Order: sequence, then C-alpha cells, then structure tokens
Amino acid sequence: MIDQLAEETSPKAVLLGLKDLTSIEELGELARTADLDVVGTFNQNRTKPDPRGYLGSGKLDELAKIVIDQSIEVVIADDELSPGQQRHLERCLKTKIMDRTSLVLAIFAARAQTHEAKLQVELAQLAYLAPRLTRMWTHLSRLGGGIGTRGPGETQLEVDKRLLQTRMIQLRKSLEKVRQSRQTQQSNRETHSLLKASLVGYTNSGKSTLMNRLTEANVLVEDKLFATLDPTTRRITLPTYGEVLISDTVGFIQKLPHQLVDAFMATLEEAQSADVLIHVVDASSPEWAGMLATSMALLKELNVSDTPQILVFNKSDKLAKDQTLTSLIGNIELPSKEIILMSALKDEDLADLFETLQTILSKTRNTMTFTIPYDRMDIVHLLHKHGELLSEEYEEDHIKIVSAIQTVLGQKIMGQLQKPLSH
Ligand SMILES: Nc1nc2c(ncn2[C@@H]2O[C@H](COP(=O)(O)OP(=O)(O)OP(=O)(O)O)[C@@H](O)[C@H]2O)c(=O)[nH]1
Ligand SMILES: [Mg+2]
Repeated sequence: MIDQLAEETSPKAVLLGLKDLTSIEELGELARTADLDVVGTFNQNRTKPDPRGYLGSGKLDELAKIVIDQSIEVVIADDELSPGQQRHLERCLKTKIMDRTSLVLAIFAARAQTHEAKLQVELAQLAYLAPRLTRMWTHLSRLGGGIGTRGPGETQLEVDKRLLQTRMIQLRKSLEKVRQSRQTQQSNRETHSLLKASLVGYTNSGKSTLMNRLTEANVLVEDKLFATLDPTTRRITLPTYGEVLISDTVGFIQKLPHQLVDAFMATLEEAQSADVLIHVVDASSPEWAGMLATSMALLKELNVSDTPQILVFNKSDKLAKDQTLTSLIGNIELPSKEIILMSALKDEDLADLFETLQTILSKTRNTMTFTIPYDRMDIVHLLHKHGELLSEEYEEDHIKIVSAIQTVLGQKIMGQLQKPLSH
C-alpha cells in the first residue's frame, strides 16, 4: 500500500533522446534513481541534437500534446541542453525541462552525505549554473535603458555572477582543506608506504559490495546508481603479501557531466594514486561491453590507463551455469590480461581475487639497497614487515639493508628516507 502511494506521488517524466538507445536506457535508470515515474521516451533518429529545440519542431508539437494529456511534470533530455535549447523547450512544452547533467547533479545532491561530498556537489551545481545565469535574468535586463546604457538587469547579473564566482572560490578552498586534513590523517608513515588498490568501474557494478567483502567495512551498498560519493579507504591484510590499502570510488556513467568530473577529481584522485586498479564490470548486464568502454575512456581521462589492472567480471551468480569467461568475452578487446569471473557473494571467489591481487603486487619485486640513519628505525621496521630481508648490516652511522621488495613500495620508502623526520 505504502509502495503504491509512493508510486503515485512520483512525478511523471518523459525522456528525450537521439539515436543512441543505450544512452536513453541509462537515462531512464537515472530518472528512476531520482524517484521519477518514467511514462515514455521520445527519440529521434539523428546523431546531433537540433540546435534550437534538441528535437525537431514536428516532434515537439507531438510531445506538447502528450505533456498536456498525460500531465507530464518533467521532460528530460539525454544530453546537456544549451541555455537556448532549454528556453525553447520550456516555451514549447510549458513544463519543467531538465537535462542529463541537471538530473545527475540532482541525484548527487540528494545522495551526498559527508561534508566533502556536499561541497563537491555544490561546486558542480554552480559550475552548471554559471553559464545559465544570463537566462534567469533576461526579464530584468529587458527593463534596462537604451542601447549602450547599463540596465538594472545587467547590474544584477553582474552581481550574481560575482557572488557565484566568490562562492565557487570558497568551495574550492574548503575542499582543499578537507583534502589536506584527510591526507594528514593518512600521513602516518606506515600507511603512507603501503601499496594501494583502488576499486573503479561503472556505477552499480558491485564496487562497494566487493569493498565490504574484502574489508568487512561498512560501505553503503545499494541497488541504485551512485550509492558511493565519498572516497573510502581501508586497510586489508592479504594472506601472504601483507597489508595494503584499498579504496572505493564514485561510479562511472556515460556522458558523465564534466562539472562532476572536475568537482569529484579529489575523489577520483584515489584512483590516480593507486598502484593497482580493481576494475569491476557487471558481467550480468547485457550492456557490459559498452559500460567497460565508458569506464576505460574515463580512466584514460584520469591518466591511469597504464596502472596495472585486474578486471573483475562480477555477479557471475546471475549468469547461466554454462557461461564461461571465453564465451562471455568473445572477441572484445580488454585492457588487461588479469581477468577474473566471480561473484562478490561467494567466499571462494574472493580468495581468487586475493590471490590475483597478490600476484600482481609481487610481480614487480626488485632488490633494493637502503642506507638508513639510526633515528629512522621506523623504516627498518617497514622493511622487515613488507620486504624480504636479504641482508642487514649495522655500520657506524647507518644501517644497510638489502631487501627484495615491491618496486613501487621500495621507491615509496626511499622517498620517506629523503624527508626530514617530523614529530
Ligand atoms: N547477484 C549479485 N549481486 C551483486 C553482486 N555484487 C554486487 N551486487 C549487487 O549489485 C548492486 C550494486 O552494488 P554496489 O556494491 O552498491 O555497486 P557500486 O559499484 O558500488 O555502485 P555505485 O557506488 O552506485 O557506483 C547491489 O544491489 C549489490 O547487492 C554479485 O556478485 N552478485
Ligand atoms: Mg558504491
């Protein structure tokens, strides 16, 4: 009963799209995530939107009738609308007009829980709003005097633009502070020297579920898009390798609004500083290949295409029993040779993932020599813990340790040695 009521109160929405049907399907998923009741889709077989009204005028006339007949409360375009297109659609359809970007922003705003996520979303919303401010004040600028004079509307617009810029600068500063304090929390020497794995991939693929299973941490898991908006980092112990850090990240989607990529850069930096990426794919989705391509494009944008990757084809429990990795993948080109077909719900599969992670991490082991002053016993301790000790000599003013250690980790420890000791 309650469900029914909730269903009835969801605003009715119609989607507008072009040729790309997968993208519209995803938009529908986004709209449902935002608790909208999608009653229909209007698409036109064209590759580029109509510059004036997104869809052609014939389609829009048709749609205007439907909007009235079915009391449609919101119309959502699958691409970001220009301020002009939005105005034109509002005039033709006389209902609320949204686009993919404002919809994603609304979902992020509703889901942001921590201070950091809220700051990031507000920044993204202002970035979206900035070029659209003119539109909001056109009615005022019309009040202005003759040509060449500055009307009250223009003045108001300038004031507003300035306020908005000031707020954006404030937000960036606050975000910087939040990030710095996070880094300080993590700058405990030992944590600093640990290798980091980062879970990345398309939204809803199961990153947080895997994170929970790997760490037993309590990360929000939901069958909704964008359940995770905050970077979460935890420490795990791999059976034979030892301790590593693992972090969960925000999910990817197609046409991820650039305002969000910018605002969430801090969160995505978790992936940029990772030594290995655990790239999660929902193997049970018929669209997995497209989703993987989208994620790969975003990883490239983040400049992490070269970071070693483990491709996890997750949710194998939802596949037909005879489905194998080979039959699933066919001849689709993959970004990594380390591939696992698994289910986050199965313990034995998790062991496989641990195993692969260990293999990748130990692959690049190197023999390195460290010259350590006596006041840096913390480093000696780290080398004992994370490297294989080949020799250890106590000289007059330093300790010489030769260790077989993961290259990246060894370099990190070398870096620590060069820094002055802080108290
Ligand atoms: N059947 C099945 N369901 C899974 C598996 N892994 C995750 N799920 C479900 O998939 C949904 C999404 O999981 P999440 O872990 O929230 O996905 P995510 O990648 O973190 O999603 P975002 O944070 O939204 O990007 C949840 O309902 C999970 O319970 C799996 O191996 N098998
Ligand atoms: Mg998540």
